[in-house]
Amino acid sequence: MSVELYKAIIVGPPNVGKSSLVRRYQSDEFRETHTATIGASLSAATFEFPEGRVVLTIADIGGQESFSGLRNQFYQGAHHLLLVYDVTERSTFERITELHEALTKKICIQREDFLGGSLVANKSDLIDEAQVTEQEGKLLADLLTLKFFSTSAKTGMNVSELFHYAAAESKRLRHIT
Ligand SMILES: Nc1nc2c(ncn2[C@@H]2O[C@H](COP(=O)(O)OP(=O)(O)OP(=O)(O)O)[C@@H](O)[C@H]2O)c(=O)[nH]1
Ligand SMILES: [Mg+2]
Repeated sequence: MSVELYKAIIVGPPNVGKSSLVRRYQSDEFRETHTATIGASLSAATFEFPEGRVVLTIADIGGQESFSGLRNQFYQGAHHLLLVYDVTERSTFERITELHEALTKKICIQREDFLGGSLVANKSDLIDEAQVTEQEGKLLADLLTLKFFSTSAKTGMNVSELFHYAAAESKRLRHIT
C-alpha cells in the first residue's frame, strides 16, 4: 500500500487555540489553561484514503514565533497552511492578511507542489463573546483562496474535518499535475 507524507503548519497570533486544536485532534482532550508554545511543537497524524495512506506532519508554531522570528526551518516544505484566529478577539482576525502574505512569501515549497490553506475561526463555542461574524470569516477566506472552518477545540466542532481536509487537499494538490 502506498504511503504519502505531507506537512501542515498551524499558525496564528498567541492564545487563539492552535495547540488546543491539535490536542483535540490527537488525543480528544481540552485544557482550560494556556501554556504558550515555545518555538514549535511537532506531531503526526495518519489518514486512510482509498488510494492509500497519508501521514501528515503537523507543525504547531508558537504565536510569539510567527511574529518575531518567522524562522524558515519551521515553514520549509509545507503543503498546507492552517491560519487560526480567535472569534472573541477581533485583533487576531485583523492579523490574518499580513500573516498570510508573509508566510506564503516565506514558504519555500518544492516546485512541483502547490500550497493549500485553511482559515480557522476558533473558539466558536463562545457565541456571546464573538467579535467577528462567520460571514466576515468566509469573505476573508474567499479573498485569500482559503477553505473556511468554524471550529471549537473545546467542543470538538469541525476539528477532525479540518485536519482531514488538510491531508486530503495536500494529496489532491500533489496529484493535480
Ligand atoms: N472556549 C474556548 N477556549 C479555547 C478554545 N481553544 C482554545 N481555548 C483556550 O484558549 C487558550 C489558548 O489556547 P492554546 O491552544 O494554548 O493557544 P495557542 O494558539 O496554541 O497559543 P500559543 O502557543 O501561545 O501561540 C487556552 O486557555 C485554551 O483553553 C476553544 O475552542 N474554545
Ligand atoms: Mg500553542
